[in-house]
Amino acid sequence: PHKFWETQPVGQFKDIGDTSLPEGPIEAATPLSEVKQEPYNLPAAYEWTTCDMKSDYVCSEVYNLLRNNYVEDDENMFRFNYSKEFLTWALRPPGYYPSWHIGVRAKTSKKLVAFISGVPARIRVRDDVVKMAEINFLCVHKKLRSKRLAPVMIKEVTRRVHLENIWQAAYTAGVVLPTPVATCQYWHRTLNPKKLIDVGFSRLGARMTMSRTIKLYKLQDAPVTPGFRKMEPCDVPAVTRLLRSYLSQFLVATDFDENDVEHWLLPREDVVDSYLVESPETHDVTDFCSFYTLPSTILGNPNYTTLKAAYSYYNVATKTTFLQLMNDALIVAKQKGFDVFNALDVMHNESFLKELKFGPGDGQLHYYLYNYRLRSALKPSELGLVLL
Ligand code: MYA
Ligand code: JJ1
Repeated sequence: PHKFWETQPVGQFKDIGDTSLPEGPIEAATPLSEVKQEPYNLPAAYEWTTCDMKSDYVCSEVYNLLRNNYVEDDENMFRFNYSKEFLTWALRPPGYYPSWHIGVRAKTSKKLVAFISGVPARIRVRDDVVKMAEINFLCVHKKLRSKRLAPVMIKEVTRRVHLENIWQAAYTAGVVLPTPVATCQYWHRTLNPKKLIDVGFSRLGARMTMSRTIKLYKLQDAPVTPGFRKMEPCDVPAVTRLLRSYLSQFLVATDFDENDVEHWLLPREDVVDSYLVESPETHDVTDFCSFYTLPSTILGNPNYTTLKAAYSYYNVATKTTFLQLMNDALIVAKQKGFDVFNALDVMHNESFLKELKFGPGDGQLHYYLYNYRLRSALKPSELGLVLL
């Protein structure tokens, strides 16, 4: 039983299949004067802190909390290691609210022991564009687990989102909660087979030798599509048009404007990479691909400390085939030294995963909406949304 989630305005397991329930907000917005003005109570030894992500010191505290305590795979072999530059990018998009970067400190030592964050986003659900908070980086220090701190943190971020007159949220998790909008599969494309096998990320296939495996995953040395190049600031209007038109077909998708594209998709070293195809004849931008950099710490391996992973972000193919476009993305990722290229089966990703030698991982990612009901769950291919 979900003692906390049963009290929240989210789709409940008992309502699955009940087609009489309407789509849309579960609870109506209330006047701002009715939003609780004081923070929720924490256990007496802890206090709230708003984490100033402009401060290099505070950013390092959040970085270190996550580096040591954030998400691991089911066998505790790898732990996400978001870089400081990545956290700055993820947490300070256009129009962000500093008050949504919420920490918990031990009162006596002032040590940061927990964190949760939100950033504003416009998300389209069918024909409605809804202002939402994207909630991410919920983390409680390993020594403070199972003390019901997470529900208090979720209630506190909800309160602070409400104070900005925003009443919906989107989030993803590796665990099943009431109730997923979609359940997506992680896929992995090996770039550095020897290292992936050495660290236990993958295994040598049946009847495979190391040299056959290395040959299987070989890629060309440079992208093959004529006009394939890195995205530049002058491309923002064209990329925005291309992306908006592509995302319009999905039932739930981000609603990107030029400011969002400038922030989320202009290349930032070791954070996000974006490439496009500029037609050599017309100079139109016809295709686009992007990935973000999220290394994982390799736990307890004597030879390696870090797994360098690229994660597929937003991709659009109109002239080039998806296959050739994403093959070029794999080539540049390999050139940049990534060990593996990861992707979810969202949007049209199914069209290239198997042919480009991605294999299914042991992890799933569940997508959720807060205070917004859908009549039924979506297929991954109906989702046009990637959270970090
Ligand atoms: S997903 C990434 C989450 N982080 C990690 O997995 C890192 C490693 N794990 C931890 O740090 C802790 O285990 C966490 C839980 C902090 C996850 N999302 O305090 P507890 C429920 C939502 O005793 P702990 C991400 O960042 C659980 O079902 N709820 O547990 C998106 C139970 O409730 P119930 C979760 O293990 C986050 C309760 O918490 C999650 O010490 C989106 C137990 O609390 C989870 N990932 O701490 C948050 N895991 O009894 C929701 C457990 O009912 C945002 N629980 O089953 C909602 C929208 C808010 C804004 C709304 C605005 C309008
Ligand atoms: O990375 C993941 N799994 C890997 C490693 C598994 C190690 C043992 N548990 C995996 N490797 C197989 C690769 C193989 C390559 C050749 C082809 C066949 C496949 O499967 C998984 C995803 O699959 N990652 C995780 O489990 C990390 C957590 C995922 C949930 C994330 C929650 C995010 C929170 C968002 O806010």
